[in-house]
Amino acid sequence: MSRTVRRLVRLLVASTALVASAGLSSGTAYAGTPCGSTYTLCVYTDNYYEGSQLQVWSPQAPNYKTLDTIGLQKYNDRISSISSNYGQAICFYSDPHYNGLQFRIGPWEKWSYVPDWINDKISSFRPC
Ligand SMILES: [Ca+2]
Repeated sequence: MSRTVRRLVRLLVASTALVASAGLSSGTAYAGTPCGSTYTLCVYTDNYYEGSQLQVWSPQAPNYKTLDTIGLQKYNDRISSISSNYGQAICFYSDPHYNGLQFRIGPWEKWSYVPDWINDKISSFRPC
């Protein structure tokens, strides 16, 4: 590659990145920020990724059979928004141990607010 071509390519890459980040920031209508790729899943007690935030490394962790356990009670029956960086669907349930109503989200989906019928009702979740 000649020096000019290399410079052009570098310029193109830089401008593409700029457009991508501008697109991202202009698309953010939410008050909070969905969790970055550091976590596989974040759930929030308020709409628009606000309120208390539970950051999950792996939705398979046995802890999430029931949010009504020590350290997690403040999320039980309070989840209102969800941000997933997980490559698989995740199911949320209104009762512990994957019982009751089921709300299924697809891979990498962001829900700035969950449907009314499951809002403030989630008590367990897992990949499904
Ligand atoms: Ca809530």
